[in-house]
Order: sequence, then C-alpha cells, then structure tokens
Amino acid sequence: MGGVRVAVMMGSRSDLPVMEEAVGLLREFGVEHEVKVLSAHRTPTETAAYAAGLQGRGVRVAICGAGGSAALAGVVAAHTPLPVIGVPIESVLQGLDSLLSTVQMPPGVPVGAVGIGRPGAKNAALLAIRILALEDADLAAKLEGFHETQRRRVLEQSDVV
Ligand code: RP5
Repeated sequence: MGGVRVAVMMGSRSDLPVMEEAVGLLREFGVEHEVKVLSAHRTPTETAAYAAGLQGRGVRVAICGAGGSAALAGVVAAHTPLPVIGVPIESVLQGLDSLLSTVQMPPGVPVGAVGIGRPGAKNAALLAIRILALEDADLAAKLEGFHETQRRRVLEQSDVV
C-alpha cells in the first residue's frame, strides 16, 4: 500500500519517548506513517499548513501529542476535516492540564482525546488502526489477532491463587 495513512505529530522532541508508543504500534501493524515535531504555539504557521495539507496527501488520521497548554490536537482539528486523536503528555501538573486542554474543545471542532501519557499513546494508535480497519480487511484481521493475543495473555495469568 502506498502513502502515509497516519500522521503522528507532537509539540516537542521531549514528547517523543511517550509518542514512540504510538509509533511502535503503527510499525507493528504495518501502517504507513510519518512523525513530525510541530508546535501549536511555537510554530503556528507551519503547524496550520501541515495540518491543512494532510487530507490532500491521502492521510486518513492524525495523532497529536502535546503537554501543558496542549493546543496541538485542537489546532490540527481546526485545519483538517480528518479524525484527530489527541494524546495528553505528562507535565508539571502530571498531565491533568494537558488532558483538559486536549479534551475541552468547543462544540463543532472534535478531538478524540485518549488517556494521559504512554497508555494514551498506545490507545491513540489502536484507535487510528480501528478507523483504518473499517476499510482494510487485512488490518482488521491483524487487529483481531492483537486482541486475541491480549485476551489469551490475561487468561494465562488468570489464576492468582
Ligand atoms: C508542549 O510543551 C510540548 O508538547 C511539550 O509537552 C511541552 C514542553 O515542551 P519543551 O519545553 O520540552 O520543548 O508544547
């Protein structure tokens, strides 16, 4: 399959250790992706231009990680009609500020916000994969395999006493 299907963005290089969780899953599922550091506040013009160009390039979903006054996902959602998933990154306020900044969008401009930090980054990738799997039977089969493996792992360790 050609072309980038998921754009992973983050507000700073310092977000990369968390966002690697999303990137790792996209790689594992063989989903074509690209990864960019672009900031809603520090590079507003470039962020808007990049977001506005995503759909025309065939990208289907954007994942945006940011911390603190985390405007990135919202700004991207304002510049593209694509589904945007926001990952709140841990911050000096343990990510609660990032979570609220990401999730409290005004009505009319949706961002699908996931949980704070690494678990959220993983779920962001899985949510993007679910969206793509609606029109990709191979990906849907891989996703089913992933959930089956997860189910078996839990059941193998089910007997505590
Ligand atoms: C946000 O500010 C970034 O997403 C990052 O989480 C946070 C701190 O950025 P740095 O000062 O580490 O570059 O915009």
